[in-house]
Amino acid sequence: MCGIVAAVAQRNVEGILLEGLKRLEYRGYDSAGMTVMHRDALTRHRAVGKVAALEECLTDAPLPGRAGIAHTRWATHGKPTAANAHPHHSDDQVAVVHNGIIENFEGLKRELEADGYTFTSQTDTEVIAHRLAAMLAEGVTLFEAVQQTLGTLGGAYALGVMSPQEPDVVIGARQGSPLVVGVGIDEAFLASDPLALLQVTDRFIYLEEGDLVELKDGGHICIIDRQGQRVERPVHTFEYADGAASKGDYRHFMLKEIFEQPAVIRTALEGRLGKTGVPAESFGPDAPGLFARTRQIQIIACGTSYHAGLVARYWLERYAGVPVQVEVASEFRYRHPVVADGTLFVTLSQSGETADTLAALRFAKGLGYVGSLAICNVPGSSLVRESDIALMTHAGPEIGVASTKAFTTQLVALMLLTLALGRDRASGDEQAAMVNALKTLPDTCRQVLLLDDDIEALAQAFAEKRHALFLGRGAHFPVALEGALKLKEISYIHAEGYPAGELKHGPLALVDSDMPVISVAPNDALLEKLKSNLQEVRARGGQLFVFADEGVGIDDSDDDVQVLHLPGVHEALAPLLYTLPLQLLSYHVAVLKGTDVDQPRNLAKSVTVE
Ligand code: HGA
Repeated sequence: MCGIVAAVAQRNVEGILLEGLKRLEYRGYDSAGMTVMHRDALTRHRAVGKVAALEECLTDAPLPGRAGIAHTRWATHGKPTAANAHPHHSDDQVAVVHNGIIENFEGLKRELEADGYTFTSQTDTEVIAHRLAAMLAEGVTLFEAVQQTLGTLGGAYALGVMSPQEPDVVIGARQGSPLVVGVGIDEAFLASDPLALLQVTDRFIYLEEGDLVELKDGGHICIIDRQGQRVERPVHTFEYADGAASKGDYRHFMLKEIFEQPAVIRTALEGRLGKTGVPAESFGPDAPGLFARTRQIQIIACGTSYHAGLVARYWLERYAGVPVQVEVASEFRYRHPVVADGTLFVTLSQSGETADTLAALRFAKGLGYVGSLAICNVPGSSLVRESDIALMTHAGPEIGVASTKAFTTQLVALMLLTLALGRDRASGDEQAAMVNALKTLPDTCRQVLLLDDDIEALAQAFAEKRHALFLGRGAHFPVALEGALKLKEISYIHAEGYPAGELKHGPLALVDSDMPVISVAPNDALLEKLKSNLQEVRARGGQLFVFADEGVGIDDSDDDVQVLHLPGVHEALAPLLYTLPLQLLSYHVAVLKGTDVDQPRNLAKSVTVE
């Protein structure tokens, strides 16, 4: 994902910008660039590859100056080349760095070309530079030029803008991609992530959607909201204790990572949602061509990632009309698969180094797949490097061995894939409803996490149990599988996940008062079927624990049923939401049993052996 750093300071900003880019390296990128104002002129370097390549250019030819913007790019429009790297300039009058996608760039580009502007890159971003130059030529201020240009842009962006017409000014804007202002002493900074600026300040203003900010010499900061009103936003001091490598106030990394999910889901969505759908370019510049050739999908993964793949099969077939097969990597790699024409090979792995998944990708290379997509949490990992295209899940470091936030962000990535592939197939209204539901998903997740105390109380009933059964139907069958896996992994209770309709074909024989049965019951088309299955459990004296939508009406008047209600959510996103209480349940049961929650016996975080 791209990164932005910008500064207006009392000193040379070159080193500040370079250090900021280095601090953003963990996000993954393919090129980097920097523009600094020197003697009222824009001076620029851009380089493909690591920030070290840009640093070499700066060593050869420094860019001194007191105002500048810099960028690490993860290409969406146009290959990773020096010409496509940011900042983009227009006639040395404007410099722009941009995170996100301008959905209507093609129309804007045609208009600008007709007006005589020459494009030197294949990016969507360059239209912004030329639009701004056109506005400035009409005599408006840089701030007004940005304000008016934003009105013409569709899509998602975080921007940093400079012009020699106002050499001590940097303008920032955010809509759908994150941007923070770093507050210094008589200095001001911008970045897509506060981590990029911790070497110069620990005080930040988190810009809100639609905000526009002007940074001026002397540390002057002026913010205008989406209504055009001047606003004061609070200044927050960065909490170092929140760092990824520390547990903060949490007892275990796993609990911290469960509670991080609203935030990381938001990050996973940033800059990738259009107004009414997901542009294929969110998956990189080669994705539109590859997706156009995709007729079916083979998903390969292990463990928790495999369960994410199983959920995605329901989504991709229902909402994108694409046939999907899902298989564990260790089986696939020793089969003799017959590959249908136009099959996209999709791998899922938190670390990107999972040996079985990597071997499956290498094995698949000679089998005639149309291409490969990796969905992964670690940029630069082997899986990412060896796949044709990749999408980062942006979950941040996951320390707990039992995966939580890596799973839910994989689901977000798979929902983005569903929407990107379904763009021409699903109805516009359906896509728009799902995009809106994704936007509010972090808040809905936060509400579910408020059930923590209730779930902790529920966990008491499991501490002495040796077995448990998890039931779900439809896309919630894999959620049940994942719930069972989590309980096994960290509490060592034997647990099985089953499609609820299969109960009567065997596992019902196990049900008695000693076998807790956990079920997820969202309000969907299979609810009545599920309720009948739950009656079968009650009739055999089983103890039921149901996580249910508020409106489903499961009778919990008897002692043999306990129901916890979850808020309503778009049916498609329910698997994501219903995963959270199952994670919390496993966590609290493990704590009661006194197991090593973060490093359960016999397991490792990144499984780099076969
Ligand atoms: N669309 C721009 C920026 C890409 C981006 O934000 N990636 O995370 C480009 O392709 O340069």
